[in-house]
Amino acid sequence: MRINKKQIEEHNNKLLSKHQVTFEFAQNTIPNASAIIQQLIDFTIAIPSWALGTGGTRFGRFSGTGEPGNLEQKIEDIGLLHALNNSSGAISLHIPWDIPENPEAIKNLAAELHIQFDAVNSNTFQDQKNQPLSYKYGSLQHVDSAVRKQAIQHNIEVIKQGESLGSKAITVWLSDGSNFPGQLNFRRAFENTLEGLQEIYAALPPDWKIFIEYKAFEPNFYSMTVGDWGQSLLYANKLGPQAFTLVDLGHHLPNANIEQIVSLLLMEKKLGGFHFNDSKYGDDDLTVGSINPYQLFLIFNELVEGMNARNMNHTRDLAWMIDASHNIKDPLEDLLQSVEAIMISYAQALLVNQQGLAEAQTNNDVVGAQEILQHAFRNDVRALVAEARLRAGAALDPIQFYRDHQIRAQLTKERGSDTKATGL
Ligand code: PSV
Ligand code: MN
Repeated sequence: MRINKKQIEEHNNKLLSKHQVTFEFAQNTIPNASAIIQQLIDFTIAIPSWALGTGGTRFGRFSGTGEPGNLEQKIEDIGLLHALNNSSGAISLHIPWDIPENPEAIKNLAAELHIQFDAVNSNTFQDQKNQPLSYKYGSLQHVDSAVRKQAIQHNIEVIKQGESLGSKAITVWLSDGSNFPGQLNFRRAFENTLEGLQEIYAALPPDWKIFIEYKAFEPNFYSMTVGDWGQSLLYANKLGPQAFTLVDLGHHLPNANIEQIVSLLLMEKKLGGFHFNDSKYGDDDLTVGSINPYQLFLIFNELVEGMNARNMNHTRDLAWMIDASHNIKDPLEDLLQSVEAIMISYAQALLVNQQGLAEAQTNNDVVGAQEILQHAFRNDVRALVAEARLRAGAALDPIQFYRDHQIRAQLTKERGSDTKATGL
């Protein structure tokens, strides 16, 4: 299904007068409101192809209805999101969960819906049907060179598939590691992994990037071969200028200072991209901003400050992706909420008084620095984000629109009630 401009206009007209009250207040109280709105209009967050179906846990999965049954339908779902919020104009594919069988047709459909292809993701953390060798004991780290070779080949194949769609990056997340002390020789595991990554790196087209995603634990619980940002940075530095670290917000040990990690990776020119989600305990993959919005704001504050210090383009120079999916929400509503949380944090970070903050830091004015940050965080920027949508022809209230137009019911009618999207 598609949403047409007229439906959006009708929706916006109904909400316009209420919106104008809050927007005028925001405009009068927030300096540079129009510049911020333009930055919000330009910002795009990639939607993961694996989050369009209902997520599961290791205990079970409660499928929703009308889930996309193939890649085309997933792209159509993202088209719906993008039509509603104008900030979801990209997809990040996970291969082989989603294989672009007919790249030209897929590309045309995506172009029609104004969707770009962000980083492609390889998968050597599961065995696929008819796969000759198993990843039970790891992939690139494996003691058997034949398994390593198979994993390398898969990554090279994923790059080729990404190329056929116009992607410019591959994200490599390895579940490699060990579950028990003594199981692995850490150095050997690292060296094997590095060698494999070097072969994958050599297959990168010149205008591509490779993102090395780290994770502290799960599915391995004693050691992870790319366990933290230090290890990821080590690999990225050894690989070369096309290699970067990818930060997934859920992949740290409890209480890690993610904003500091982000700042230093940016300083080293080695921050490549993000997987946004939120968590209370581990890699919970909860809706972005649902548990700790202040942390998300602090991360965006470092991103904006660090990208500005290096004259980076906020939209294009880092890969912004969501990696969250839940088992009790409608995935499209969940994604609308995640994108909204990201836009709000980004807007708040854009209105931090950076000069005042730098002065407070120079003067050791701890109270002043905190006041500046919290002033920005406590600003209600929702009207700015809504105004950005309005100006871009999207909906003032995407979730309201989604519910009023009973989009899930329409998708269910089209696709049936027992479709099951590929993914986790
Ligand atoms: C692993 O937990 C991860 O964050 C990686 O990005 C995977 O590609 C993705 O989740 C799979 O759901
Ligand atoms: Mn991730």
